[in-house]
Amino acid sequence: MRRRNVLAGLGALFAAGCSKVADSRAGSSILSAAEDWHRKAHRMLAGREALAPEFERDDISPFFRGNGSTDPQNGGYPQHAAEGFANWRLEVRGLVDNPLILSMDNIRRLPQRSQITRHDCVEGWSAIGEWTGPQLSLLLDAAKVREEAKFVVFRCADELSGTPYYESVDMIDAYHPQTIVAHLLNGEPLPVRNGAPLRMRIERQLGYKHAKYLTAIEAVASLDDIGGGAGGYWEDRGYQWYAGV
Ligand SMILES: Nc1nc2c(c(=O)[nH]1)N[C@H]1C(S)=C(S)[C@@H](COP(=O)(O)O)O[C@H]1N2
Ligand SMILES: [Mo]
Repeated sequence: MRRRNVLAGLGALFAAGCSKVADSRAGSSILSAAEDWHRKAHRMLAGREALAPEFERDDISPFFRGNGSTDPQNGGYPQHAAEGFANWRLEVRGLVDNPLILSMDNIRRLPQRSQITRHDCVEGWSAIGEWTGPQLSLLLDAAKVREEAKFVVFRCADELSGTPYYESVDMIDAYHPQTIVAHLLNGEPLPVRNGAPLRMRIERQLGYKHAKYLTAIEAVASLDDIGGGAGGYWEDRGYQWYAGV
């Protein structure tokens, strides 16, 4: 089942003409690389593979509030918003053998996961919403993440006080089944407030890990040289890097 999903997803990526791995030999090595990752990840897991609770449609909050950046004004963001994000691109890069550049259409054509989860912000509020998008594992497999990659960094379009927002997770959270690149909230394209057109959902972690306005996903060996070196915008200001809930 998983194998078929991955192939369907790769088909969409090849159709976009943005991957150099369209021949079947490379395709099958992607699949075995993916299996190795999952096997290794599995050995390391000691409870962190557990799923975050999922809820029913009736539990969905009538309004999912926004926090932090809710209307980015920097870079090209306002222009992208005016175009309905038709020209938004998501890069998958860093320690990968097959860097990808994906359009919103590429993202929408991949196999999707929907999950109704509770978002917990350290500032003391929670909201329940249904998020939909491809699993991050699918994109990492398609990009052929290298052995030496230990973390995945999320780059964002917005800045807070002139500093770009970013976040990072280890490979356990990166390959967690509920870690998705969401483009829908409650069945609709993400509102700007909640990270349009793409945001991470990392359901075992607190709100600040869920990077909004996602522009790139970067596989790295170390977080030392990124931002302030602590692994995220808020981590650079003293928050915990591992924000498990
Ligand atoms: N790019 C970006 N991502 C971000 C933030 C931000 O300011 N910029 N704020 C974080 C915080 S603290 C929280 S609680 C959630 C808020 O998500 P929401 O706006 O959809 O409620 O996004 C997180 N991701
Ligand atoms: Mo937050």
